[in-house]
Amino acid sequence: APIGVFDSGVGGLTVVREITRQLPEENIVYFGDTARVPYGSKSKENIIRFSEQIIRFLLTKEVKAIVIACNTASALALDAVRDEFDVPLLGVVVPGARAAVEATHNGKIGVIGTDATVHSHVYTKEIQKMKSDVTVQEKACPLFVPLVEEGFKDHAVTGEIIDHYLSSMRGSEIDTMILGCTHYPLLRSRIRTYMGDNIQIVNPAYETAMDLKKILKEQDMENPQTSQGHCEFYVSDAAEKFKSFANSVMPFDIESTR
Ligand code: DGN
Repeated sequence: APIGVFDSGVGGLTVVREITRQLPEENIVYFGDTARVPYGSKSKENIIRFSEQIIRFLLTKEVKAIVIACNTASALALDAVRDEFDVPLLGVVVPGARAAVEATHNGKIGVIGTDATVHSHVYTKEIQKMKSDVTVQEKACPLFVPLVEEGFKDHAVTGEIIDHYLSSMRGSEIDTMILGCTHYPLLRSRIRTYMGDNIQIVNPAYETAMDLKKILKEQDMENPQTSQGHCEFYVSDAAEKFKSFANSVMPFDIESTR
């Protein structure tokens, strides 16, 4: 059976990329809700409703586990939908929070994400559940998503916007930073250059893939190592745009199997 992965749009491909690296033998069914993106500015009620619809769709594909790749949906919908479905459901927030707690030396963590993720304070709550004396500084960076999607990763304006959003974090004492939005790993080197080498950067996509690997092993649900996984992609709109973005992010052509 495949692993279901969903996101508000294209960003979840950064999670698919990590899963294919960690679990090359697994099949993946991806759903990107490109018709209703962005989730970052939607209400909790709608994000829950969209997530339920997508989970039902993925269950028709007989997935053995579902990864909510979207930080916003993980933040606002995971707890609400978890008990509704009889399938292991995994979000990106808890794995990212755990990695940051393990990484920090001085107990000062920065989190960046969409407006909805930041206003939910879910990263702060999860981090402080794990370790109560850690302080968390959060910052919404909503313009990062369109910059990445428009291919402005290396553009000069992106540097100005990074400075606009992150100057207070750069001036603070945080020693660890969570990239709490699917798109931000694609700006990682720019953020790294801006923040300096002393900051540890946590990519929840990577941590989630590692958690998924553990869950599959524990529940004896892994595909044999000898099999070659393939990916199937579904979107709710703009398939051509999705395809070209996917081919710029993924290490293989999404039209052919990997
Ligand atoms: N996928 C969303 C997230 O990780 O929060 C970002 C895109 C969006 O819906 N705004």
